Amino acid sequence: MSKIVLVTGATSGFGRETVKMFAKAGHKVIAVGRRLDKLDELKNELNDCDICTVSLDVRDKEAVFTAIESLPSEYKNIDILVNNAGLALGLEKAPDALLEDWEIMIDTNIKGLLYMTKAILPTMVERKSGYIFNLGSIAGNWPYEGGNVYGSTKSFVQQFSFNLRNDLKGTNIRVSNIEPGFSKTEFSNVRFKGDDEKANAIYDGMQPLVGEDIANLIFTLSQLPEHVNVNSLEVMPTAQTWAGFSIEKNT
Ligand code: NDP
Ligand code: 8X3
Repeated sequence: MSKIVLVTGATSGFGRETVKMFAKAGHKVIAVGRRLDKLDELKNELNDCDICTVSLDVRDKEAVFTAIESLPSEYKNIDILVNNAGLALGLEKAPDALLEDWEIMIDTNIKGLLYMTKAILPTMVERKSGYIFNLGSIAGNWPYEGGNVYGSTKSFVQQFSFNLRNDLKGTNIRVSNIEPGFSKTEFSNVRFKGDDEKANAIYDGMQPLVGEDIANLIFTLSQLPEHVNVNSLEVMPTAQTWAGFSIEKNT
């Protein structure tokens, strides 16, 4: 049966591939992102599909609620929300990191995700049906140098996903926190603020995950029977493992 799927961060990476996967499978998709040219490009690419684009900054609370209220009637009853919009800014250790970068990550990864969830949840609760995918990260599970606030925003996303599950008990609404590792998208280009050479070097000599891998996982989970809820799904490229503990010696 055709579902209505809203994906934030649809202009690149995981979001773009998730839109494509659901749209090509015959679902109605609402693609949300800030860059209008990228949204238009996606719409043209999927011109045979049922897709509606919304240019929106998820940090803008009023704009989020207005956009959801103003959706065309045939897109209103959202079945699947993919809370994917997000970013890391900088990889400096805490003393050198910019407070402004920390604020942007909190406003986008935490507050933006909350606004989208709050705007869409009532219609899911009313219909006692729905599926929310939140994009967490391995950075929310495992600390690394320079991961300070980015990782913390993703820990928030994980705990919020689990708490949502508790609050939504009895509503039949599913929630999954997807926790990817190293993935080649625009993520590092954004993190390193347009230093594409540095961004690309991150993935040299290894096979990272790509947008399609994550889209595929989200799509697959969405196909599971309604009585099955995957709470969290941590996924890494095979080439990536843990670094272990680090010790500073005096000598
Ligand atoms: P990309 O940079 O390729 O995509 C990020 C998307 O988020 C873009 O479409 C961007 O669109 C959108 N976005 C950013 N800020 C806003 C905003 N304020 N309002 C609306 N949309 C916004 O990165 P990924 O696809 O890799 O990242 C997707 C999610 O996955 C993020 O939450 C990220 O933290 C997470 N993640 C990424 C990993 C990786 O290694 N790549 C690993 C684990 C998790 P636009 O600029 O047009 O608004
Ligand atoms: C992105 C994964 O490890 O680069 O969330 O922070 S990592």
